[in-house]
Amino acid sequence: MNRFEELVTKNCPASIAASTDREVYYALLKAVQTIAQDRETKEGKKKLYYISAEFLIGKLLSNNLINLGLYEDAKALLEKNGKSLSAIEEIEPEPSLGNGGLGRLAACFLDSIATLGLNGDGCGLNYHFGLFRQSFEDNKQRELPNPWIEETSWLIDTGRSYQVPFKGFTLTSKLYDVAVTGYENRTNRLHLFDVKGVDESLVGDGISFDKENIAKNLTLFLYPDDSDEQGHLLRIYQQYFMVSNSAQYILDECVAKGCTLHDLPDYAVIQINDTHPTMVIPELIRLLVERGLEMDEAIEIVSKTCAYTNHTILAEALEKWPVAYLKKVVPHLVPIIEVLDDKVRRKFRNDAVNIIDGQERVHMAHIDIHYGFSVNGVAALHTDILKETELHPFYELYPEKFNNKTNGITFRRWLLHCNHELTDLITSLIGDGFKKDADQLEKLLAYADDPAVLEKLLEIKQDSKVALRDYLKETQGLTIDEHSIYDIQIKRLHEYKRQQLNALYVIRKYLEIKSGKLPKTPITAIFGAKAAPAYTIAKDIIHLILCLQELTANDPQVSPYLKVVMVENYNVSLAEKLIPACDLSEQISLASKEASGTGNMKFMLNGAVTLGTLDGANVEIHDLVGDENIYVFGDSSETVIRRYQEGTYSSRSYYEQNPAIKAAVDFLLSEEMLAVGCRENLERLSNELLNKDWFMTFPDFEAYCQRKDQAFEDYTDRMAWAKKMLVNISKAGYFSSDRTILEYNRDIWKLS
Ligand code: 26Q
Repeated sequence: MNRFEELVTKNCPASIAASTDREVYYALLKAVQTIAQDRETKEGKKKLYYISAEFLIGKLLSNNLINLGLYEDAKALLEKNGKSLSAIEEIEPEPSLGNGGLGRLAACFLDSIATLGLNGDGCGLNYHFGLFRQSFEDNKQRELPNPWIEETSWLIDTGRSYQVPFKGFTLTSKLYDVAVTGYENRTNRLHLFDVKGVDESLVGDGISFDKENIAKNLTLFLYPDDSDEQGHLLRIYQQYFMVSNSAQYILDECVAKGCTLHDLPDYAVIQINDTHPTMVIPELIRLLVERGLEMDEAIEIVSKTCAYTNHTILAEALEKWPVAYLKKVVPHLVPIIEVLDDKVRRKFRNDAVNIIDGQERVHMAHIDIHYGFSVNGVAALHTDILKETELHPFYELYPEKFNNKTNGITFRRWLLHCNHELTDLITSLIGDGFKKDADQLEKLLAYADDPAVLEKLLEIKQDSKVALRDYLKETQGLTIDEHSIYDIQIKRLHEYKRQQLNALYVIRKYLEIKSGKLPKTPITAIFGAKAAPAYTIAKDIIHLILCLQELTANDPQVSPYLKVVMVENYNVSLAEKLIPACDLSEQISLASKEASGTGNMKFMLNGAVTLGTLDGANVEIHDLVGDENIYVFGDSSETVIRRYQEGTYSSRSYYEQNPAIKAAVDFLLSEEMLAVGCRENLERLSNELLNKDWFMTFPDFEAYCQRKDQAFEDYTDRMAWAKKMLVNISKAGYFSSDRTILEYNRDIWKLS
């Protein structure tokens, strides 16, 4: 018996065979934790602390097994005992500690940092409920609490705690760690701070809870990207709690290694993931002064320690906290922020770069840029836009701070774990070097015209499509046809991501089919998306999609050719099933608005072809695969930015001049739709499109429909399509988060 088998056996209450699946899951978890711990090391003087309000880690069992080289052992061991690993995987609750891209990126980064053997940990919050669970009722989204912490979980109680001062009271924290296993390498840690005494019973109906009782609610929920006024103070409480704990932890750890605090940048580098952890800057300054440093020196040291990543150019998403709010929550930081602002004012005399604006609001990103040594965007286009428009005044002051780090994804989760068949095929063709050196995927290009390989690729895709069909049937009662094209858009619901554009295409197709124009291959339009609970229009778009689902399903004239499916509770685990099964990947944000996107990379890696605008990392995908292997459409970011600047866009004139747009939009309030939907929601959405259409769906509508129809046409030539799939997979190596992390380390962190 090897060590792993011994551990699993020891941790089962009876023999493996006689234990329940749940008991075996816990035994596997404990065995993995023990083995992961063996690979921890204190090696490395300087350490990276990646502070993030979100770590969307997803389920951990299989991934850890893969990274520890135990996956095959586990599978065989379970089989030998009449158990199935895939059944046991289903038992694990998914920790949904993130909203979407930013949180998932943080999780991919932790995997790559450990895989590359770098000394770096994550710091965040231990939300008890994570992002809400979504259910559908009457074609509408309902939000439910989403607990994930069980008696036995991945959380390791470290016994460490800190005091965090707020106005009028102090909270005691409790630190839990999650082991982060690197692929065939070291184990690092994700530190999740919790409040001692958090009270889950505060949760009422759905996801409502007593927002006043900070001491008991601070870590209850992940704050959804939201416009809810009431929640803003809680958000500040959460952010400060996260950064004060992190800062204390960092200083303690560095001092224990011999740091004098004057040399902090030799021991620590802090990556600030968007502005959510920005208060770590004034907090560290405060703590350094408390420990005896002069204010000016403290500021200088912190400025050499912190680096900032920007993930958005949407003005409404850039955090600006009223000074009055900060005074209510963390009054002790306000004088420090005022000093930081004062220095900026004296030095630059340009109101555009002040920290505190004329309306007494603190611009969090401005703190990061002035008092951090690096500012990066997350895709080439995004960084260019930051430099040229959004952050231009800062770029003029500090050109040397700006740099690009195009996002990436971990291939361990998004290929090895979620697509065994494809992984095996690739390995059989080019060996397994690509698992650690993703660029080797390019070797697959040698097979671009090999019919046997192309056939095999199609076969693997078909198997994944069947698996998805079965899974959706079993878990959600949805019926889809595995011989149809799977056209998939899965991401947070946001107007700029333009699910509404996709829905308008569906309506157009529906009308075409009704008039007798049938698609050559049936189409399944699959959506998955959660809307922030207070984001009304986003919820209206979900309503529209669910109505279209009902309408197409119940129309025997349409359903053989067109199906709409909105999966319930889209999350990481569902993504792992949807992505391998996808034929056409929808990446249709309004050019200039999607900072990068990372779903686009996951789809490409799994052999889907992209239908997309030249936005975010789509631009780089296009450069890599060439015109032949991606369907690009729509106005360029320059055109869009110019149109915003001119302020002349009128959606109504497009509506009036384009009969296809008119027909699709009018259909929102048709008899057919009102029979399945709610007038209030559909009317609001229709008015929004007609009077505003802030994210410019109409100008791109015609081009979108044409490119999409072209893709569906091309799909019928199976060998030509398979070649596109192969080229996409071959070129996906660039989007390994290992590459991204090597660049962060080379240019920013400089860990040895
Ligand atoms: C802000 C204030 C108050 C409450 C919540 C928030 C909040 C929460 C989450 C603001 C933003 C987010 C998440 C942003 C996000 O996920 N951005 C995405 O980051 C990805 C990784 O870089 C990119 O690929 C996506 O393009 C970008 O949209």
